[in-house]
Amino acid sequence: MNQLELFSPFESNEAQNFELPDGNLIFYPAAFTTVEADRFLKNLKQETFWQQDNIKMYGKEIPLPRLTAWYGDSGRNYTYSGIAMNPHPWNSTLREVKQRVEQLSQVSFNSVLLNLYRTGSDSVNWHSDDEPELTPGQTIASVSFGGTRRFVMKHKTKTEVDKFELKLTHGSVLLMRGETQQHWIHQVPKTKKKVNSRINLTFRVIR
Ligand SMILES: O=C(O)CCC(=O)C(=O)O
Ligand SMILES: [Mn+2]
Repeated sequence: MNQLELFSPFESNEAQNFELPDGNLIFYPAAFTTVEADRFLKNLKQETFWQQDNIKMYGKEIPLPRLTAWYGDSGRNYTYSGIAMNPHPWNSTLREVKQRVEQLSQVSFNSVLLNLYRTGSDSVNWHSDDEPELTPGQTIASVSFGGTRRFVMKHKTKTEVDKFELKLTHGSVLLMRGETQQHWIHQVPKTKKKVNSRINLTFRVIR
Protein backbone atom coordinates (compact mmCIF):
# COMPACT_ATOMS: atom_id res chain seq x y z
CA MET A 1 0.00 0.00 0.00
CA ASN A 2 1.38 3.42 -0.77
CA GLN A 3 1.14 6.47 1.46
CA LEU A 4 -1.72 7.99 -0.54
CA GLU A 5 -3.97 5.01 0.07
CA LEU A 6 -3.31 5.01 3.79
CA PHE A 7 -5.20 8.20 4.61
CA SER A 8 -8.54 9.53 3.43
CA PRO A 9 -8.74 13.34 3.04
CA PHE A 10 -10.44 13.45 6.42
CA GLU A 11 -7.64 11.57 8.11
CA SER A 12 -4.73 13.85 7.36
CA ASN A 13 -1.80 12.93 9.53
CA GLU A 14 -0.15 16.29 9.26
CA ALA A 15 1.79 16.90 12.47
CA GLN A 16 0.60 19.77 14.65
CA ASN A 17 3.33 21.40 16.68
CA PHE A 18 2.40 23.20 19.91
CA GLU A 19 5.06 25.37 21.50
CA LEU A 20 3.82 25.91 25.06
CA PRO A 21 5.55 28.01 27.69
CA ASP A 22 8.09 25.50 29.13
CA GLY A 23 6.77 22.62 27.04
CA ASN A 24 6.41 21.20 23.58
CA LEU A 25 3.84 18.87 22.04
CA ILE A 26 3.58 17.27 18.64
CA PHE A 27 0.17 15.84 17.74
CA TYR A 28 -0.48 13.38 14.91
CA PRO A 29 -4.28 13.20 14.55
CA ALA A 30 -4.17 10.08 12.38
CA ALA A 31 -0.95 8.24 13.06
CA PHE A 32 -2.99 5.08 12.47
CA THR A 33 -5.70 4.64 9.84
CA THR A 34 -9.23 3.98 11.10
CA VAL A 35 -8.94 0.36 9.97
CA GLU A 36 -5.69 -0.08 11.90
CA ALA A 37 -7.00 1.74 14.96
CA ASP A 38 -10.17 -0.42 15.02
CA ARG A 39 -8.04 -3.56 14.93
CA PHE A 40 -5.67 -2.35 17.67
CA LEU A 41 -8.57 -1.31 19.91
CA LYS A 42 -10.24 -4.71 19.58
CA ASN A 43 -7.03 -6.72 20.02
CA LEU A 44 -5.67 -4.71 22.92
CA LYS A 45 -9.00 -4.92 24.76
CA GLN A 46 -8.94 -8.71 24.50
CA GLU A 47 -5.25 -9.54 24.83
CA THR A 48 -4.15 -7.18 27.59
CA PHE A 49 -3.75 -8.42 31.18
CA TRP A 50 -5.89 -5.60 32.61
CA GLN A 51 -5.71 -5.04 36.33
CA GLN A 52 -7.80 -3.06 38.77
CA ASP A 53 -5.55 -1.20 41.19
CA ASN A 54 -6.49 0.66 44.33
CA ILE A 55 -5.08 3.83 45.78
CA LYS A 56 -5.04 4.72 49.43
CA MET A 57 -6.94 7.91 50.16
CA TYR A 58 -7.55 9.13 53.69
CA GLY A 59 -6.64 5.63 54.91
CA LYS A 60 -9.21 3.98 52.65
CA GLU A 61 -8.59 1.75 49.63
CA ILE A 62 -10.27 3.24 46.57
CA PRO A 63 -10.34 1.57 43.14
CA LEU A 64 -8.62 3.60 40.41
CA PRO A 65 -11.25 4.86 37.94
CA ARG A 66 -9.72 2.88 35.03
CA LEU A 67 -7.98 -0.43 34.37
CA THR A 68 -4.24 -0.46 33.77
CA ALA A 69 -1.47 -2.73 32.53
CA TRP A 70 2.27 -2.40 32.28
CA TYR A 71 4.35 -3.96 29.49
CA GLY A 72 8.02 -3.65 28.63
CA ASP A 73 11.52 -5.02 28.48
CA SER A 74 12.14 -7.43 31.34
CA GLY A 75 13.72 -5.97 34.45
CA ARG A 76 12.25 -2.50 33.98
CA ASN A 77 10.30 -2.07 37.18
CA TYR A 78 8.19 0.96 37.74
CA THR A 79 6.25 2.49 40.60
CA TYR A 80 3.07 4.29 39.61
CA SER A 81 0.92 6.09 42.21
CA GLY A 82 2.62 3.97 44.87
CA ILE A 83 1.91 0.77 42.93
CA ALA A 84 4.97 -1.33 42.06
CA MET A 85 4.59 -2.86 38.62
CA ASN A 86 6.48 -5.69 36.98
CA PRO A 87 6.13 -5.47 33.22
CA HIS A 88 4.45 -8.14 31.10
CA PRO A 89 6.54 -9.03 28.05
CA TRP A 90 5.75 -7.29 24.73
CA ASN A 91 3.22 -9.06 22.49
CA SER A 92 2.94 -8.72 18.71
CA THR A 93 0.15 -6.12 18.82
CA LEU A 94 2.13 -3.88 21.14
CA ARG A 95 5.28 -4.35 19.07
CA GLU A 96 3.36 -3.14 16.00
CA VAL A 97 2.06 -0.04 17.78
CA LYS A 98 5.50 0.62 19.27
CA GLN A 99 7.14 0.46 15.86
CA ARG A 100 4.85 3.18 14.44
CA VAL A 101 5.37 5.38 17.47
CA GLU A 102 9.15 4.98 17.26
CA GLN A 103 9.08 5.94 13.57
CA LEU A 104 7.23 9.14 14.42
CA SER A 105 9.22 10.09 17.51
CA GLN A 106 12.67 8.73 16.63
CA VAL A 107 12.86 7.45 20.23
CA SER A 108 13.43 3.82 21.35
CA PHE A 109 10.95 3.06 24.11
CA ASN A 110 11.44 0.24 26.64
CA SER A 111 8.04 0.23 28.34
CA VAL A 112 4.40 1.20 28.01
CA LEU A 113 1.59 1.88 30.46
CA LEU A 114 -1.89 1.02 29.16
CA ASN A 115 -5.09 2.58 30.48
CA LEU A 116 -8.60 1.35 29.74
CA TYR A 117 -11.35 3.95 30.21
CA ARG A 118 -14.49 1.81 30.19
CA THR A 119 -17.01 4.68 30.30
CA GLY A 120 -17.08 8.44 30.77
CA SER A 121 -16.84 7.83 34.52
CA ASP A 122 -13.31 6.52 34.09
CA SER A 123 -10.61 9.18 34.20
CA VAL A 124 -7.11 10.11 35.26
CA ASN A 125 -6.60 12.89 37.77
CA TRP A 126 -4.08 15.78 37.57
CA HIS A 127 -0.49 14.50 37.54
CA SER A 128 2.70 14.67 35.53
CA ASP A 129 4.73 11.77 34.25
CA ASP A 130 7.79 12.65 36.30
CA GLU A 131 8.42 9.55 38.40
CA PRO A 132 12.08 9.01 39.32
CA GLU A 133 12.37 6.04 36.92
CA LEU A 134 11.74 8.37 33.98
CA THR A 135 14.60 10.38 32.52
CA PRO A 136 13.71 14.09 32.69
CA GLY A 137 13.41 15.58 29.21
CA GLN A 138 12.76 12.24 27.55
CA THR A 139 9.82 12.14 25.12
CA ILE A 140 6.62 10.34 26.17
CA ALA A 141 4.40 9.10 23.35
CA SER A 142 0.68 8.82 24.05
CA VAL A 143 -1.45 6.69 21.70
CA SER A 144 -5.26 6.74 21.75
CA PHE A 145 -7.72 4.16 20.41
CA GLY A 146 -11.49 4.33 20.90
CA GLY A 147 -13.79 7.09 22.16
CA THR A 148 -12.49 10.66 21.96
CA ARG A 149 -11.60 12.16 25.34
CA ARG A 150 -10.40 15.57 26.48
CA PHE A 151 -6.75 15.88 27.50
CA VAL A 152 -6.28 18.99 29.63
CA MET A 153 -2.96 20.51 30.65
CA LYS A 154 -2.17 23.07 33.31
CA HIS A 155 1.11 24.86 34.06
CA LYS A 156 2.44 23.93 37.51
CA THR A 157 3.50 27.39 38.67
CA LYS A 158 2.60 30.12 36.14
CA THR A 159 -1.02 30.88 36.97
CA GLU A 160 -1.19 33.47 34.15
CA VAL A 161 -0.60 30.75 31.54
CA ASP A 162 -3.87 29.44 30.06
CA LYS A 163 -4.80 25.80 30.32
CA PHE A 164 -4.17 23.86 27.14
CA GLU A 165 -6.54 21.26 25.79
CA LEU A 166 -6.58 18.66 23.01
CA LYS A 167 -9.14 16.10 21.91
CA LEU A 168 -7.39 12.76 21.75
CA THR A 169 -9.03 10.96 18.85
CA HIS A 170 -9.07 7.34 17.63
CA GLY A 171 -5.68 6.52 16.09
CA SER A 172 -3.89 9.66 17.27
CA VAL A 173 -0.41 10.02 18.76
CA LEU A 174 0.65 12.83 21.06
CA LEU A 175 4.35 13.37 21.76
CA MET A 176 5.10 15.21 25.00
CA ARG A 177 8.61 16.49 24.70
CA GLY A 178 11.38 18.37 26.42
CA GLU A 179 10.58 19.86 29.82
CA THR A 180 6.79 19.39 29.50
CA GLN A 181 6.50 16.98 32.45
CA GLN A 182 8.64 19.17 34.69
CA HIS A 183 6.40 22.22 34.18
CA TRP A 184 2.91 20.93 33.35
CA ILE A 185 0.35 18.57 34.84
CA HIS A 186 -2.35 16.82 32.82
CA GLN A 187 -5.65 15.02 33.26
CA VAL A 188 -8.37 13.16 31.37
CA PRO A 189 -11.52 14.40 33.12
CA LYS A 190 -14.69 12.40 33.60
CA THR A 191 -17.52 13.20 31.20
CA LYS A 192 -21.31 12.84 31.42
CA LYS A 193 -21.46 12.48 27.62
CA LYS A 194 -22.01 9.02 26.24
CA VAL A 195 -18.53 7.96 25.07
CA ASN A 196 -17.14 4.74 23.71
CA SER A 197 -14.52 2.92 25.71
CA ARG A 198 -10.97 4.08 25.10
CA ILE A 199 -7.49 2.63 25.40
CA ASN A 200 -4.51 4.91 25.91
CA LEU A 201 -0.90 3.76 25.73
CA THR A 202 1.93 5.92 27.02
CA PHE A 203 5.30 4.72 25.78
CA ARG A 204 8.14 5.63 28.10
CA VAL A 205 11.87 5.23 28.60
CA ILE A 206 12.64 3.78 32.04
CA ARG A 207 16.17 3.91 33.36
O1 LIG B 1 -5.27 8.62 28.85
C1 LIG B 1 -4.53 9.56 28.59
O2 LIG B 1 -4.62 10.21 27.56
C2 LIG B 1 -3.48 9.98 29.59
C3 LIG B 1 -2.96 8.88 30.44
C4 LIG B 1 -1.89 9.37 31.36
O3 LIG B 1 -1.72 10.54 31.58
C5 LIG B 1 -0.95 8.42 31.99
O4 LIG B 1 -1.13 7.21 31.86
O5 LIG B 1 0.02 8.88 32.62
MN1 LIG C 1 0.27 10.95 32.45
